[in-house]
Amino acid sequence: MCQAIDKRISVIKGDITKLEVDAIVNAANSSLLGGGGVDGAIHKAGGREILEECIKIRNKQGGCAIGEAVITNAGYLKAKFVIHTVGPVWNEGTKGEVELLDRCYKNSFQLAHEHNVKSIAYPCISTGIYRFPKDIAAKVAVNKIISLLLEHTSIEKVIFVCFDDANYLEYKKYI
Ligand code: AR6
Repeated sequence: MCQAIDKRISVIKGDITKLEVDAIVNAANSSLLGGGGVDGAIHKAGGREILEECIKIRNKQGGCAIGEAVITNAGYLKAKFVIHTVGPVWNEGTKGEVELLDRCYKNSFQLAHEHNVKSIAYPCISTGIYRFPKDIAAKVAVNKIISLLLEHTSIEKVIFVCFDDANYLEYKKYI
């Protein structure tokens, strides 16, 4: 990795709801109404205000498609925004999952850029309940974020937040 990018990308092990960054990304589902995993943790810690904005978006556009992203307030969280994206369910790689996961990173980043976000934290989208292989997912995430950081210099910092050792070790191969 070149030195300029090196300083703008990092990986930590921890709970994304605790981070003090401009935006955190949520691995949501198409309903935008919450669920388990990181989605459940974000809604629980962030409170009702996030869900209320998700409901408004849902009423307006009928949820969020796989690979797309929407942005809301961050309720009680320290972040300013939550960017909700919907990862693909792993289906042995037969349903364009890699391309869809790539789009999650891209569309979340794009929304962050449009909202003048300087720092953004991503969870390991799709690698929990949606069963995406962690090695492939880490490679997709890191490659995409490096190319987006090169393209958009306004976003200063991207943090990958891993909740488990297996994901953390995958990211450490690259960062
Ligand atoms: N901070 C950071 N990462 C976390 C946290 C946390 N607090 N909690 C879990 N993770 P998952 P998916 C990690 O299952 O696979 C929900 O029900 C977790 O270890 O949250 O995209 C949604 O509503 C894993 O590495 O999301 C959808 O229905 C990663 O976050 C569905 O799950 C993603 O795991 C989405 O499944």
